[in-house]
Amino acid sequence: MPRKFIIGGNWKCNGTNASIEPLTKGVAAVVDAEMAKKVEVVLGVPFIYLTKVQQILAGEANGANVLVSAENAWTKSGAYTGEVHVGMLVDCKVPYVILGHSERRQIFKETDEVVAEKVKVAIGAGLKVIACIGETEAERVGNKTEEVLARQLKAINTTLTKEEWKNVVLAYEPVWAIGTGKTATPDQAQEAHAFIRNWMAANISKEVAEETRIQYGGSVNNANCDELAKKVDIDGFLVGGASLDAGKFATIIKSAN
Ligand code: G2H
Repeated sequence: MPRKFIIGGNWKCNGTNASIEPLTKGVAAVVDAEMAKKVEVVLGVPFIYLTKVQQILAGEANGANVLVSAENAWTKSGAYTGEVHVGMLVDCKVPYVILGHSERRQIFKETDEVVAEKVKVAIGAGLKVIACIGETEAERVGNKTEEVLARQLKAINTTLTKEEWKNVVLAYEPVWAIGTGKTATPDQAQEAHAFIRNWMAANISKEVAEETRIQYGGSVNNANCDELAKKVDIDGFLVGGASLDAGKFATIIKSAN
């Protein structure tokens, strides 16, 4: 079965009550029934606005064609002040969660093992996961890209069954391309995506490798999306900055093939 394109907006820690309304409506307007056959659209929204975005979508004609995602989650309920656990997301009918974003790994010191545990528990709770992996600039310059990707993939795979991989979308996000305006060239991105898919075929199964969607993320915008989208192993995008602009994000959604 062909892999359906999946485009995620990652709003990160941005937005206000005033700004998210036209943004959400603008995105919904683009994802009509025809578009929804080609592409799954998921909005990564700060926790506090998830319910509001769901309510806005519920009032839009195409609202059912746009899904929401949390941008992080914790694994347990209880005495964890300030955290939101996976069961709360399920309770609030949030279908997706982004885990292991490099900002979580770097700023909040989430290790490969922490990310892997979160992925496992989130899937166990009934969520779909966008799991982010990617190398830093120093690792790329030091020819460590494949080693880092393999290490991050191995950590996630250690916790998952083949069946559970059906609920994972991988996002390859080279850290040096995030929010920097530097994008991996289509060939650089394709090379990394092919490595990831080959690693999965060799270490999980050919079926999982063929079926798992791999998004590219890192300064994707309305000007570079078409060329990236043509690459055979790029199955969608995770978009930060450009997802905060409904017009730019609409152009990116339309690059789905
Ligand atoms: C990478 C990406 C979204 P941006 O973090 O996940 O952000 O498109 O701003 O580089």
